[in-house]
Amino acid sequence: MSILAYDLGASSGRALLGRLTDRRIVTEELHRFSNDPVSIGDRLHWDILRLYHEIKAGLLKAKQGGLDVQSIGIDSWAVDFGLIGQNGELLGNPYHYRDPHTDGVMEKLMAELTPSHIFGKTGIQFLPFNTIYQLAALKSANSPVLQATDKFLMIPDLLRYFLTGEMFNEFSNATTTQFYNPLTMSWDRDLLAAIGVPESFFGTVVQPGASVGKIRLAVQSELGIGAIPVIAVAEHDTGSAVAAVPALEKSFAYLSCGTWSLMGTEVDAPVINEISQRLNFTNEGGVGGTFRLLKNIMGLWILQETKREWDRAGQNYSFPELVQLAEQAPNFGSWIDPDDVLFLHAGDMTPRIRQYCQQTGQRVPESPGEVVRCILESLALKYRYVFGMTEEVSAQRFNGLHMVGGGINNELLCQWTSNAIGKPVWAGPAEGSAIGNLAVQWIARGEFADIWEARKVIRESFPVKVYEPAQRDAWEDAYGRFVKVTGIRA
Ligand code: ADP
Ligand code: LRH
Repeated sequence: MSILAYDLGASSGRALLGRLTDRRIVTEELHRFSNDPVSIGDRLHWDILRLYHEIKAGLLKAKQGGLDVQSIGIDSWAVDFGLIGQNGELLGNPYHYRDPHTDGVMEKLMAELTPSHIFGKTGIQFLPFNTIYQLAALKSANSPVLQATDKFLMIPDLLRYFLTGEMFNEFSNATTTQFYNPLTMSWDRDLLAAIGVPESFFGTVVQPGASVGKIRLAVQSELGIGAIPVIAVAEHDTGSAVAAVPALEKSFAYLSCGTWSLMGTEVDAPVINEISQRLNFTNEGGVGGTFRLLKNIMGLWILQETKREWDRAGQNYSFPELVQLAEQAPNFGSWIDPDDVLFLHAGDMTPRIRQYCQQTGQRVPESPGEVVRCILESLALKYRYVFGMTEEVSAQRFNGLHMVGGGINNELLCQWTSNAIGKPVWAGPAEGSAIGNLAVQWIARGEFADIWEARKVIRESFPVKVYEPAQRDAWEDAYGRFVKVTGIRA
């Protein structure tokens, strides 16, 4: 008996088939596809219909392979959404969170409402692309799409709606909007009123593990498949990734490493206080009443963008080739603060890295190897910084760091992370989000009692690679200089 997890990351999507055999998880990648945003004029959109097409392609492959799929779940990146009209149709193409239409909106709303008011009601970190600022931007632009809107669905809600014909808002993703209140466990009326968006757009919020319909008739006959049940998982990919962290101890630090780097710890209730606000940590809803107390770090996005630039120039380096070039380049030449807003939007990444290094009086990285080395060392050093913050905000000490996500295929980054934090890194599984997605389906199906049983089985089913810290003096010295050149410590 198989179940199917769709995990859509900002750079690629995959359908992972899962089976439980003798209390071991066996997975098979049924389908993988790139996720290519489309720019039209000044706007940047997700290619939502292509993503839906790929979801159907995965179902077709399962059918062609004679697989009896018992249930499916979908998770994706957070904050983005589609708007549905009175006739039940999608209005327009969802915006990409990196679209610049939100520039300046967060600052304006923070000034109007005060940061403590917004943070006190949501516990969500201030990121310029949070859903609240996207909706506020549409509102102030008098968006005709917003005027015609009847319902709001986040990306996995929307894809699920296409498949089942039923509309639900899933909890883990809802919390990332920055207008869901985790204390009252409801959409926050005051924040919605402040941006002038009606409460009626927002529907029932379902918890990870809820049954949310079946493949609808039209899709059944189009693909020649049955009425497969659909389960709401932790539909925020980071929620699924953290669900799959193979930790045996109650309190652990993790880094979900993909397009974004999400570092933090799991807590039983939102931590909304002066420290979490000052450090700009977030409290995203998770599985079984948990919350992710974490911080976003810009992550491998910066490397993806430089790669895209070199691909366009016909250089076509693979990720392993880029890592190799970085390894051969001189160490500790120059660093960036990956979270500088300069690196948020798409395009011109190499010139922006060089500009940053020049403006901070550092050596300007020239070759691809030097540029990649600069990015990866800067990430490892920023991880060290946020690791310390995670300890501070949670008032705990961690004896190592769990890493999950595609970024763990970059062994150099894992080793440098361990060197930078001075603690072991436990890397695995790479397909954390998809495996967490499967795990929640199995919990819903009664195969696992809870997330802890799931984590134990994940631990026994997938290898974890251990990286021990090395070259400690050199990395400690580098960290001191990194903090100075980037000016990150206020
Ligand atoms: P997302 O789901 O956020 O789109 P993934 O978790 O799939 O991202 O991680 C993708 C990233 O992992 C790539 O941007 C790349 O930096 C890194 N990566 C994947 N495979 C490799 C590899 N073989 N060597 C080095 N890095 C890799
Ligand atoms: C990672 C992620 C992250 C969000 C960002 C928009 O894929 O979901 O947790 O902050 O995308």
